[in-house]
Amino acid sequence: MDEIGGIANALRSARGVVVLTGAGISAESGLRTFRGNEKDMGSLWKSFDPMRLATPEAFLADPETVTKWYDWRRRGCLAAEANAGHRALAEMERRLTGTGSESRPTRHRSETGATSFTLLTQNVDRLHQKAGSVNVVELHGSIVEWRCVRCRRKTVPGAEEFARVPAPSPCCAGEMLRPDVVWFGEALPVEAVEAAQFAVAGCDLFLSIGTSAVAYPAAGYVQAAAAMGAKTVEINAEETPISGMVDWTIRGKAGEVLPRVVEGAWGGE
Ligand code: BV8
Repeated sequence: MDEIGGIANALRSARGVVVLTGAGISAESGLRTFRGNEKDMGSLWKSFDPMRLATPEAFLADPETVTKWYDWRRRGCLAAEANAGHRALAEMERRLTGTGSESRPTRHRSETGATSFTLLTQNVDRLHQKAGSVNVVELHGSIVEWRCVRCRRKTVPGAEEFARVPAPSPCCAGEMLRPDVVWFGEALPVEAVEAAQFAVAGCDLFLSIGTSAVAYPAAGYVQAAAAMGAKTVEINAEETPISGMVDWTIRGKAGEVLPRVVEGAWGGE
């Protein structure tokens, strides 16, 4: 049986599924990855290294540049459409758990009860939610929401807030807004880490999709799942540090491979 068939079979018999996604699943929506070398989407990115800009030090040193970069990315994310890879994961969740309006739980599931499904994403673009995914854990926050540097109150800014950069805080005079994302060197949200650890501890199938598997603690979840005896899958355009340890690894585009996996698992139903 080929990899797709093996993964499809594992999905149908899984009791707890965890999916981890990275920037690669949004590449087919036109959003730039962190380390890839796709053609540039816009001049601002070309001259900056995201690994250097996505830090609190960069924001403190040059809040105007970091604000411009994040507002540019924010507008790109808001304009982007979910792609076939995002939609396939939303369908996978519906098939496994019976959630969502067009849920068509398989006969198999209705007899044995729903399977748990958790989508852990490193992405801040909210495209999984646009595609209809329900149980999404944003490990690195969201670029759509910004917060006051001083009191951390969140807001969803529009273009008018960025008429001045850095954007002034609407609640604390003299303070700035910053994107509500997790920068390098910052702790992930406690509730996200707890949700991720709970999901990984209870899963028997873990899929890593569109991630270079180098940003921690997210990159460590696949090892934790394997240590619990879960089957592990990687779907990625390039080889990564986890390619040699997973049960199945597929080189390919998430937007092409994931629909084939969902078709293989539930196509006839
Ligand atoms: C923390 C939000 C501690 C902002 C991001 C061990 C344990 C803990 C920490 C560390 C550790 N080792 C090192 C660290 C420190 C650091 C880290 O991981 N450094 C690494 C990179 C060396 N981690 C941290 O700093 C974390 N914080 O540990 O805090 C702490 C504790 C208590 C108190 C204080 C502090 C915070 C990490 C989060 C950083 N924020 N993003 C923003 O978005 O601007 S991470 C950033 O990288 C993005 O979220 C991105 O998603 C993430 C990972 O990258 P990928 O998603 O994998 O994207 P990438 O471009 O790398 O890869 C894309 C892949 O897709 C490629 O392989 C490509 O081939 C593939 N692809 C492309 N197209 C497609 C495709 N695949 C399929 N289909 C396609 N079409």
